[in-house]
Amino acid sequence: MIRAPSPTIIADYERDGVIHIPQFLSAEEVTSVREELTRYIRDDLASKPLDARTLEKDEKTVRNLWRLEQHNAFFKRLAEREDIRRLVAPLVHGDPAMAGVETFNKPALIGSGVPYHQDNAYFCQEPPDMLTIWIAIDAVTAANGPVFFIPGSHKNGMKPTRPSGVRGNSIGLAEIPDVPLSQQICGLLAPGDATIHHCETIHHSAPNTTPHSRLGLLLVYRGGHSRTNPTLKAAYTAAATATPPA
Ligand SMILES: O=C(O)CCC(=O)C(=O)O
Repeated sequence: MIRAPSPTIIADYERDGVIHIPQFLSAEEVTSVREELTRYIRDDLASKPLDARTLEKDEKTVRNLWRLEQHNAFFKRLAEREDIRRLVAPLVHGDPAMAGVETFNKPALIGSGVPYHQDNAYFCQEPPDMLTIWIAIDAVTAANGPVFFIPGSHKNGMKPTRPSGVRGNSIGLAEIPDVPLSQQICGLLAPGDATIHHCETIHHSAPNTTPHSRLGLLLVYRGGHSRTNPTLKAAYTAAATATPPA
């Protein structure tokens, strides 16, 4: 069971916009997640709408699964767990509403990179009380495309965006921030560990050129009080229309 966040965890999240939670899932839970993802991709995905996934450039390997909470009872149940909601509530400043379950598979050798972005360019919420729990299913190493976060970048509002042309990450920052990687927080994780990042924390990841897959499962929540901002939504819709589905 996941414990409610300590005052220190909450303070770290408010300061940095990202926190590290070791052993968020147990080894058994990681195995169950991996098995269900494998089964879902093999048996179910072909019958789902096209916006249930994004493929890598080879047009067959899964880059992302989207909307798992709509398509799969196992993942809906996982994201609705009471202990996870208790962890999320103080971070979204209210009653958590589950907003999505997805994956960033970053497959071995061909996993594509993710451009610098703020998730709220996709989520379009105000106030920006929304976050992502990024759970490592594979080990995330310095070599296989870890996520880098710019600490404190959630405090400065939304930066100008531009369509990225990257399938699965259609909208990115107009300008890459001048913050060296050495000053960014790198999400190096053992299987079952997680990071939690605020929806306006700037982050990105490199392609995976190693023979080791870097599968991540993402649970997304917002505070039940947040609302869609029409200006953000219009920019997102234009980018996602140019490079569907997301
Ligand atoms: O998994 C990745 O490489 C990127 C993840 C990401 O962009 C996100 O969690 O919003």
